[in-house]
Amino acid sequence: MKPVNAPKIAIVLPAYNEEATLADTMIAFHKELPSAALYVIDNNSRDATNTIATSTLRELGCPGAVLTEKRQGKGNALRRAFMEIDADIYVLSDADMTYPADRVHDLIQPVLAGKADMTVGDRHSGGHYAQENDRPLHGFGNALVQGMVNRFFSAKLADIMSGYRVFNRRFVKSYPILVEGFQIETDMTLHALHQRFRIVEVPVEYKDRPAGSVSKLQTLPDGARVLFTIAQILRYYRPLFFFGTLAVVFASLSVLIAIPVFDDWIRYRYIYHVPLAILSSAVSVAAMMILGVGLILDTVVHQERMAAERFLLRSVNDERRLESR
Ligand SMILES: Nc1nc2c(ncn2[C@@H]2O[C@H](COP(=O)(O)OP(=O)(O)O)[C@@H](O)[C@H]2O)c(=O)[nH]1
Ligand SMILES: [Mg+2]
Repeated sequence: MKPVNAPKIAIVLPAYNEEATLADTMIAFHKELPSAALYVIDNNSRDATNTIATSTLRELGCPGAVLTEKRQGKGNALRRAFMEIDADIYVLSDADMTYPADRVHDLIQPVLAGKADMTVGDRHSGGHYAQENDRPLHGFGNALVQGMVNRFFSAKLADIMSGYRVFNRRFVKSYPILVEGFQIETDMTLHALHQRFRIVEVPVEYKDRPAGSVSKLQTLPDGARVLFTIAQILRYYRPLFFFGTLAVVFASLSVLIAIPVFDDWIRYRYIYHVPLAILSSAVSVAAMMILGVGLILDTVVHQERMAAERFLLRSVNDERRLESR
């Protein structure tokens, strides 16, 4: 047996216009994990984020890099990071001093112990988020999406949108990031649930951004996006439910439309509402087509799950083979 090497840890900080808090965040995480590599992913920040990241990295003297991603959005930034960074353990946090760096060990522990593929710093269970967050609308939207996700994946997660997470390599290197912006957190949770990765939530304290630092999240457009997100999730992950529900709506509509037609037939043994009869059959044909689409997509999702599972099995095999060399 080879001696077990210390795990390689990478701290990943996406940062967009975070000059007020970036250096402090980097210093705080470096203090907790001095041998870890620090990566800042800048995204065309218009302030001093990039220079601060570079100079702080030099001062701290730890391994790492400042990556610059031209395509805007946290999703794009993480996609770049996960593709390029090579590590055993990945720590993800906001660069805004809202998450406690000193709790990182509690997040890493279950992943290191092989008990979790992803740990999530849960802001809700301790009640800190409700206290610190002064955007009630935003909270409501989150709760809505969260309730739906828990229902459809039979999960009991308390915080699906936290930006404080730790992943193992297997999770990071099997995660296809298609989202570009802020839906990325929800998407990570969905990927984990869908691929049956093990999630462990660790309650953490949460502080609002310090004065002078602004959130990149806009409540209203993001609120409209919540509904869109819910529809997208259902469409992609539970197509039979999504299209099945739509089919039931259409089928009921066609029955409603046909009431005068049946009434005619019962009373007069003749149909006077011919246009309604035609409309009703058209709507019921549409209902059947929608149901058919749902069934086909359900099979597609099933096939895709098998392919993803096969990919995982193959990479586990490859890891083993590398280890035994
Ligand atoms: N690279 C990159 N980082 C981003 C972008 N948008 C937000 N971030 C970073 O992602 C983290 C979370 O954003 P934040 O505004 O704090 O969202 P909130 O915590 O939900 O209010 C912060 O570190 C931001 O700087 C982006 O477009 N590109
Ligand atoms: Mg934040």
